[in-house]
Amino acid sequence: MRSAAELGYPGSVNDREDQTGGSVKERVKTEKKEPTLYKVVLLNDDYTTMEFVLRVLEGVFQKSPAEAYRTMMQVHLNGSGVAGVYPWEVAETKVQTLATLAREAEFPLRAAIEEA
Ligand code: TYC
Repeated sequence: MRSAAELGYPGSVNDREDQTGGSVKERVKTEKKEPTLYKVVLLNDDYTTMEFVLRVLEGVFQKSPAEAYRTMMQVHLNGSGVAGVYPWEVAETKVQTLATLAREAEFPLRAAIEEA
């Protein structure tokens, strides 16, 4: 019977001997590594214009006009919506860029970061 480790089950332990006769336990790295991704969640407010939100979704989040419209309406009608999913530093940069553009345009538009 082959061991769980030989069969490559995620997280199983491979029991081996090293040259000194000691037992070395190797954690078999077959577990699927979860990519650490974060959602940038766009938040609704009563003052930011729909046109400005579309501009941000297209310019910062690289959405097509149709996808930007869909996301903007999702936020407008439901209070929040996912603008994109990114590694941490990219998510942070997008939110910072959005904050800068919103401040310059004097809109209260905000976005949050959530674990994906
Ligand atoms: N609710 C805004 C309006 O009616 C539009 C809007 C949509 C604002 C999405 C923010 O993230 C937002 N002008």
